[in-house]
Amino acid sequence: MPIEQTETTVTITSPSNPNTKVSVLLYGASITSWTIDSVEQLWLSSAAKLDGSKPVRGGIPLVFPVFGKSSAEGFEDLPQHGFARNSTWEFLGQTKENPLTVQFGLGPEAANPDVYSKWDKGDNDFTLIFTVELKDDSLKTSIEVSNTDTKPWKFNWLFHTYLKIDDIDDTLVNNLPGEKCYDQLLKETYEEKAPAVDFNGELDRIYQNVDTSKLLQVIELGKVVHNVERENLPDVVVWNPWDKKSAGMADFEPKDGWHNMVCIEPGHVHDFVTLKPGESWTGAQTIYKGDSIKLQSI
Ligand code: TA6
Repeated sequence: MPIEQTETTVTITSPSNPNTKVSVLLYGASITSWTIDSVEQLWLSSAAKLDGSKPVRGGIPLVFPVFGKSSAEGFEDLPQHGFARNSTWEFLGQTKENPLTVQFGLGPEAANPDVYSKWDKGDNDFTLIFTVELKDDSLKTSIEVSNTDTKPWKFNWLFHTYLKIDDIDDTLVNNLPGEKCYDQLLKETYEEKAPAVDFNGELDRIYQNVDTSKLLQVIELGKVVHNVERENLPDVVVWNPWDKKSAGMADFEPKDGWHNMVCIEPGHVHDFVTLKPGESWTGAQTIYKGDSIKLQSI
C-alpha cells in the first residue's frame, strides 16, 4: 500500500522498496520517520509528544511564520517557531506515483488559534502547501507559501530537520568555511573559519546567505551519512543541544540522545520574506545518501 492513512498519520511507502517509508503526523505535518530499506534516517525523541499536545521533538518540524522569537512588529507575541508545527494540517492526497509524492495543506481556518492570533493582527490570509517526495535514497520536502490576502505580510520559513547519526563526537559538517554565521550562544556574528564544523559542546549557529550551490554534508568518521541540498533556502541552522540543554527539555529522551542527532535546518530566517497579495514563495530541501565527500571552495 503506497499510502496508508489513520486519523493522525499518513504513511507513504516506496513502490520499489516496501521498507522505504515516510510517516507524517497531521499535527504539524511533521515527518516523524523516514526509513531507507528499514534504516531510520531521522532522530525522534522517545518522549516526543505525538498526541498534538506539543510540537514533535525530532523528525522534521515545520517553522512558520517566525524562526525562534522575534521583536519585529507583529511578531513580538508569537511563541518560538510559530504555528505551522502545532496546527493540524489537511492531507491533500497523492500528486505523483513515481516518485511517490503527497501534499498537505494549512490555512487560517485550521491554524492553531492561540498562536495564529499573535501573527500581526491575527488576520493574515495565507495558504501553505507542503509536499513530500520519496525516492529510494532521497527525501524532498517542499513548501509553497501563498498570500491569499488583500494586504502584504511577511514570514520566515525553516525545515527543523533532526538527522540521525551514530555519534556527534565523530561528526563533521562541511562546506561552511568562509560563511557568515550568527552564533546564538555567543550572541555574535563571525565568519566560519574551521574547515569543517565539529561539535565539542552545545552548538547553535545560523549560517546566513549560504549559496544554495553549497551542498551540506554530514560526515562521520570520514564517511558521508547525509547530504542536504537546498532550493531558495539561503540560511542553514546547525544545532546540537549537548547535555545540559537536553537535560532541560522534558520531551528530549533518552537524555544522552544528543549523541545521535544533529539538526541541519535549511530556511529563510536571516530576514523576513514579504509577499504581496496574490504572490507565492517556494523553498525545498532534498536529503539524500551518497558517500563521496564534495569539498566546495569559498
Ligand atoms: O533551531 C535551533 C533552535 O532555534 C534552538 O535555539 C533550540 O531552541 C531549538 O531550535 C529547538 O527549539 P524548540 O522550540 O523546538 O525547543
